[in-house]
Amino acid sequence: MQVVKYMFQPHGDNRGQLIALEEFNDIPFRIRRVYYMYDTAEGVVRGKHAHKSLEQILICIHGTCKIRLDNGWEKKIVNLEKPYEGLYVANNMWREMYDFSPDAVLMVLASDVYDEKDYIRDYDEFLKFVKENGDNDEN
Ligand code: T46
Repeated sequence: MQVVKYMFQPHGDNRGQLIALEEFNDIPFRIRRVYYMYDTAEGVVRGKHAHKSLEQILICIHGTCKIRLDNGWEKKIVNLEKPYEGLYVANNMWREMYDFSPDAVLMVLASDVYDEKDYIRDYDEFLKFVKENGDNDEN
C-alpha cells in the first residue's frame, strides 16, 4: 500500500506563512466539501469506517494527530504534524484518526458532499466489499 502525502507550497514572507489549495492544481479532485475537527477528547479514536467512493485530503492545520490506514490487506500509520502536508485517503480505505494533541485541528477536503450511504461502518463488511470489488495491495 502506497501512502500518498502532498507537500503544499507555503508562500512565506516576513509576515508569516500562507498556503493556498486549488482543486485539480494542488488537490487531485474537485473540492465539494470542507470540514474540520477540533477539541478532540484525549484517547478518542475517530473514523473507524471506509467510503465506497469518497476521496479526501487530510491536513492537520494545527497540532498533531495520527492516521491509521487499512486497505483490507495492509495497514499503515501516518503522522500528520505539519500544516503544509496533506494525506490523500482514497475510497475503499478504512481510516482511524487518533492521538490528537489537545490543540489539533484536522481539516478535511472532500470530493463530494456528505452522504451516509457512502460509508461502510462495519469492518467485516469493509473486508468483504474490498475483496469483492477487486482492490488489491497496489492501493
Ligand atoms: C472521514 C473522517 C476522516 C455532517 O453532518 N457532515 C459532514 O460532512 C461530516 C463529515 C459529518 N457530519 C456529522 C455526522 C455526525 O453526526 O458530524 C458527526 C460526526 O461525523 P463522523 O462521526 O462521521 O466523524 P468522523 O470523525 O468519525 O469521520 C469524519 C468523516 O465523517 C469521514 O468521512 O473520512 O472524518
